[in-house]
Amino acid sequence: MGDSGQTGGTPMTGAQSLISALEHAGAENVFGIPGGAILPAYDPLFDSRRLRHILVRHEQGAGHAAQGYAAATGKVGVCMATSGPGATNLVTPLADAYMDSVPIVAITGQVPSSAIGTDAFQEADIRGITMPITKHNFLVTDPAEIPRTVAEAFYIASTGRPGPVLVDVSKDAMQASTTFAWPTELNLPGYRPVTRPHAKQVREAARLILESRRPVLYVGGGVIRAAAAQELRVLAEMTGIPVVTTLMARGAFPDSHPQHLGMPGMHGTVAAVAGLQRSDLIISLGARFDDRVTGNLDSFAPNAKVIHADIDPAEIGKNRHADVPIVGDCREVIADLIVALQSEDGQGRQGDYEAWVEFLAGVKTKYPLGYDKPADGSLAPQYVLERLGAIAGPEAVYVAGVGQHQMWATHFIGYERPGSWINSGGLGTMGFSVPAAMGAKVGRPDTTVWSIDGDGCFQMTNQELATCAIEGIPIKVAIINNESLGMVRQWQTLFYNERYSNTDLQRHAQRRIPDFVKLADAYGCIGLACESPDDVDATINKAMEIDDVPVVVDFRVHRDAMVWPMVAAGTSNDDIKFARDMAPEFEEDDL
Ligand SMILES: Cc1ncc(C[n+]2csc(CCOP(=O)(O)OP(=O)(O)O)c2C)c(N)n1
Repeated sequence: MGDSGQTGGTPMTGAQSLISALEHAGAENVFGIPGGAILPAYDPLFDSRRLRHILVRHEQGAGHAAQGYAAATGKVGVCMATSGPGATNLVTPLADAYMDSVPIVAITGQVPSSAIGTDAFQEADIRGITMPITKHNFLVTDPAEIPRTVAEAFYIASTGRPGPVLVDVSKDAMQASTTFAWPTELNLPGYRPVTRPHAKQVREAARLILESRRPVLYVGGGVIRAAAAQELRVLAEMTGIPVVTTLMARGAFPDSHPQHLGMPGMHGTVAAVAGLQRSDLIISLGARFDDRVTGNLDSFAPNAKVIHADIDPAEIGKNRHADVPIVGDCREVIADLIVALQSEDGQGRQGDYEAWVEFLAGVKTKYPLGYDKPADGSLAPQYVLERLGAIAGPEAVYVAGVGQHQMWATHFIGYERPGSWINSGGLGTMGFSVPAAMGAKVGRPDTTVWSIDGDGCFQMTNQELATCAIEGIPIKVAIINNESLGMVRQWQTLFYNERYSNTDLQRHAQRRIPDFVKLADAYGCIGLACESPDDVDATINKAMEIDDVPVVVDFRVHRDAMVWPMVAAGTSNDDIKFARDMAPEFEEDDL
C-alpha cells in the first residue's frame, strides 16, 4: 500500500473512505446504479446519513441528473456507476457536461488492479475513453489516495471553467484497509485558474467600448456559471448597450428588459442576429463563438472588433480573433469593467450609441418572434409553450430536450432570472430533459420543475420517471408531441425536398405507440393529454395543482410547425429568414 503523505487518520476500508470523502466534499446526493466493481462502495453508502443515493434506471440518467442538479444549484453533481458498461453509459453525460461546463464528479468502479489490462469481465478503460471529454480524470488503485483524489476532483470540477471529473477506483482499493484523513490543502501543480482579470486589458476594453458606435454585449453561459447576472445588468443599464443571450445564457438577462434583443444564432431573433452582424464591437462575456451562433465564420460580424472575456484562455481567439483578450471570471471582469467605465464617466467620457439603439429597437419591433396558428384549429406547439411560461411563471425551472421544442421553449416561455433555463446546448443530447429535470428537482425541491421534451427525446430516457415516482421527485413533463423527429423533419422539409426519410415516429401505427398517458400511469405518474388550444390552460393548471407525484402531459401538436427565424447551416447570418423564403430588410441609412 502506498503512502500519500497522510499520517494518522481513521482506520477503515477504501470503500468507507470513498463514502466519507464524498461526505467531506459536501456531496448530498448521488445518482447511480450498483454493479460488481462498485459494489464495495454501495455497502457503506447504505449507512451514510449525509448522502442520499438515488437509484436511477440507466447510468445516462444518473449523469444527466447530476448535471441538472449542478445547473440548478451551482453545486457539484455526483453520479456513480460500475465498471465497463456502467461506466460507458456515463460517456454521453460526461461529454455533455464538458461541452456545457457543468461541474460534476463521476465515480466509477474498476476491475481489481491485478486484472486491469487483461480484458477482464466488465473491464473498460474508462479513463482512456473519457480523456477528451472530461476536465480531468483519475484512476485510483491505492486506497490511501482516495480522500485526496476525491477532494481534487471536486476542486477541479468546480473551479475555473467548471466541468466533469471522473474518478475510477479499482475494486481492490475499495476492499483494502486504509486510514481516512481529509486533506487540509491541495497541491495541484499546473492548475491555477486565473480569475482576476488583468487591469490593463480591462482599461483597454473600456476604451474600445467608449470609442464604438455599435457595441453589443454577447452573453454566454459563462455569465450563468459565474453567477454574474446582477453585475451584467448594472453594466448593461449604465451603458445602454444592447444585450444578446445565447442558448446557454437564457435567463442571464431578463427577457422583458427593453435592451434585450433575445437569442442570437441559427434560430436566433432577427434583432439579435442583426445586432451581432452589424456591430462594430462585440463584448463577449463567457461565450465561445460557437458555429451555431456565428454561422459562416468568414462573414460573421465583418466590421466588429472583439473584446473576449473568458475564464478559459483556450477559448480566446479559438474561432474569432480577439482584439482585447481578457482572461478571468466573468463576474470579476464585469465588475472591473463597471469601475473602469465609471471612472471614464467621471472624466466626462461616455459612449454614444443612440442611433444604434434606435436602429435595433426598430428591428426588434419590425421582426418580433411570432408563429402562425394552424388553419385546421389544431394545436400550435409555440402556443403551448407561451401558455406554460405564462402559467408556471418565471420562478419555475424549465429543462428542455433537443429539437424544435427546445427552440420554441427558449423563445416563447420568457426567462427573467439565471437558473430558470437548463438545456443541453453544446452537445445537443436527446434524452437530456427528463433526467436533468429530475436532478434539478432534487436540488431545488421547492421549485416547480418542468421538463419540456420532444416525443423522440422522451423515448430515450423516460424510464427515469420510475425513479421520480418511487423516490418522490414530482417533476412535470410537457411532451411536445408532433409524432416525429421534428427538427430533422424540418431540415428535410427545407433541404431534402420534403423526403421524410425515417423521421416519422408513428409510421403505419393504427394507434399512438406508445400511448404516453398509459405509459405515465405505468410509471406511477399522472398522465394527461391535450390536443385542443381551448384545453391548454386547464390542462396546465391541472398539472400545476399536482405536486405529490410526477405529471406527464402529452401535448398533441401540429406536426408541420417549423422553428423560425433560421440561418441555414453553414450560410451567413446575413441570410437569416424569419419565415420560409422571407428575409428581413434593413434600412441601412438609419445607421
Ligand atoms: C442522442 C441524439 N441522437 C440524435 C440527435 C439528432 N437530432 C437532433 S433533434 C432530433 C429530433 C428530435 O425529435 P423530438 O424529440 O421529437 O423533438 P422535436 O424536434 O420534434 O421537437 C434528432 C434526431 C441528437 N441530437 N441526439
